[in-house]
Amino acid sequence: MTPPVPPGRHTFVCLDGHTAGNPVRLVIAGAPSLHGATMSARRADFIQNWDWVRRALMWEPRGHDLMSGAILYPALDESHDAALLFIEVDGCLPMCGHVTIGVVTFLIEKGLVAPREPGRLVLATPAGLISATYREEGGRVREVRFVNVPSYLAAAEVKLDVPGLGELVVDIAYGGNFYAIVEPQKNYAGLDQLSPEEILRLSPLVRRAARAALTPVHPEDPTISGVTHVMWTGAPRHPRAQGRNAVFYGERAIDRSPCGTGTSARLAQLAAKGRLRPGEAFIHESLIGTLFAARIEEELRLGPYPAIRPSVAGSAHLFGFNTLFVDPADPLGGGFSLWEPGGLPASPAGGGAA
Ligand code: PYC
Repeated sequence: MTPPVPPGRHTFVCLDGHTAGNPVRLVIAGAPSLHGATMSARRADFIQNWDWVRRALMWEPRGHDLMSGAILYPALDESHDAALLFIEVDGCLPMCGHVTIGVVTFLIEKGLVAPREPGRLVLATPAGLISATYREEGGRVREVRFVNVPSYLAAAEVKLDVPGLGELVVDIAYGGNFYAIVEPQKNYAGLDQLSPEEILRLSPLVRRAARAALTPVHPEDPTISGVTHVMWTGAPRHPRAQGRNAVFYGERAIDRSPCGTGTSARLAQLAAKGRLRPGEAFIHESLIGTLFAARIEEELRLGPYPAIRPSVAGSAHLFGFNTLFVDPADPLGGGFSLWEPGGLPASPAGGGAA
């Protein structure tokens, strides 16, 4: 059950938009000050003390099953222009690619951050520093390319027993979050044969089986661990794309974009298996036909793992300014979710009558 909202009326100033179809809500005022020397430490502070803000802004009635976004913070030091805390329906991701593309677009189009270097914004995130370049024309940001954190294949060919599906062999790869990547095989014919309903039904089972099989831990940051996302892959439909995918996150969300951290994890998997080399184009298509253009920028090592540094490009659109109030007198004011653990209101609320 959701804990109550702290006393008083809380106001959050947000910019709403989407990147390649997936929602981006950027909070530019009203969020709490956080403690910690890094965004990773501040993420831990937020999760422990301020998670009600995420639930209020991401869950119903202000959000929905796939809502995601970020809170904008000032730079922590001179190494970057601004800092981001990612919030989404299921928690605080270490990194989110589609949100990064959206945030850079909104910040530049609305002049909210003055880049120290024209055409580039460097952002501190819980997963590490992200450098993003953007192409601007006539006051609009046409494309953002972000260079992601080192990404790697954490475990290859993990055998899972998935109820209703049978054996599935998956790779576990990191691209800012840990993904179970499912490629076509005996018990999975490919994305063309999987309906959105089946993605929603099967993905939690795959994730549960992956979690039972192993817990990947980031070699340099133990606060990042565990499989959170499932990626279903398949043949592209778009003539320019090299692959198509659907990423499942939260409890009921299918990414409408090609997924930035998912694409990074996919590149790391393909690189580790000798199927993609640095500089080669990998255009990734989403379930709704939107595209991200990715490539491997460099090969490196991450602890004991061979790794890559991927970059991912895409475009975003701002569609509204949204001043949201959270009023403790509203019995559903803290937000609720039908699917997320602890998502139901503390006491029955009488809807409009309450
Ligand atoms: O773009 O990294 C991403 C992402 C993660 C979850 C949804 N989108």
